[in-house]
Amino acid sequence: MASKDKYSVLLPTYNERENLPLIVWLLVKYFTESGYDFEIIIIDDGSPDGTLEAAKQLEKIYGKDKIVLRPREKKLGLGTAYIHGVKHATGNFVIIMDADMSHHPKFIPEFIKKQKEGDFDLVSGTRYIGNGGVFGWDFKRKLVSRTANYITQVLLRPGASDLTGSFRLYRKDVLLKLVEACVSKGYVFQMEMIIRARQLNFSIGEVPISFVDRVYGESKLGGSEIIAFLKGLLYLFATT
Ligand SMILES: Nc1nc2c(ncn2[C@@H]2O[C@H](COP(=O)(O)OP(=O)(O)OP(=O)(O)O)[C@@H](O)[C@H]2O)c(=O)[nH]1
Ligand SMILES: [Mg+2]
Repeated sequence: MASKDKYSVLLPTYNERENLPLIVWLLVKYFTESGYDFEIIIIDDGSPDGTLEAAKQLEKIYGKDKIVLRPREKKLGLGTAYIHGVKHATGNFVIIMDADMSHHPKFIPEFIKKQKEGDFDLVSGTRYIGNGGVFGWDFKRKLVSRTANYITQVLLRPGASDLTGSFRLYRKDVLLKLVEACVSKGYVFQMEMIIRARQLNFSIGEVPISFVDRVYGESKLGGSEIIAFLKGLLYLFATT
């Protein structure tokens, strides 16, 4: 299959030493099998657990053209990690995903297929249609996610079923425009990206994904993130 497309995967990491080798191995496997050109950009924010050392090993194993290390000194947040990473992306498409194995690389060929089918500007993984779902979350976490999603659906009518998820494929130029348009930095960032996409008339495709709770490492979602999310949501509601 002749295709000049190249996919840059952005992997932000903070204390993902156990997860990183596995996710990279799976990414290489699925990209190699499907024959698409790719690179993996790892943005580590000075993880105290030695994630960067693991990343350096991976760079040695798979080569500098496949594993691109773009670390930062300290934990500066997810939103700015994406902005930092995309600056170094050489692909015409960018895939954003978590490095904690909640997002399985096996879905990426489906994202790519969907993008090509509809010539979409962005393809979003969704836990809320078709075979999509969430595994391993307790009731409270499911409720928080569902509620956040529901309130946002009602207030903003974004035309996508999973707003708080972060497993997505973007045209690089579209991603750059969206990032420029976005004001939020925390958890609400993912939601704002899709709201802005709608506003700017970009087309959105969806692929059902199963989301699996992290096995290794610690969750960073607490009460303060929930409050910040609600504030961000109200801000968007008031301004868009
Ligand atoms: N570079 C960078 N990566 C981060 C930062 N915060 C989180 N990450 C990474 O971003 C991804 C998503 O963060 P998670 O902590 O998994 O957030 P979550 O999926 O909402 O919550 P849990 O999986 O329950 O912990 C993971 O790959 C993290 O390692 C950060 O400040 N900087
Ligand atoms: Mg996670």
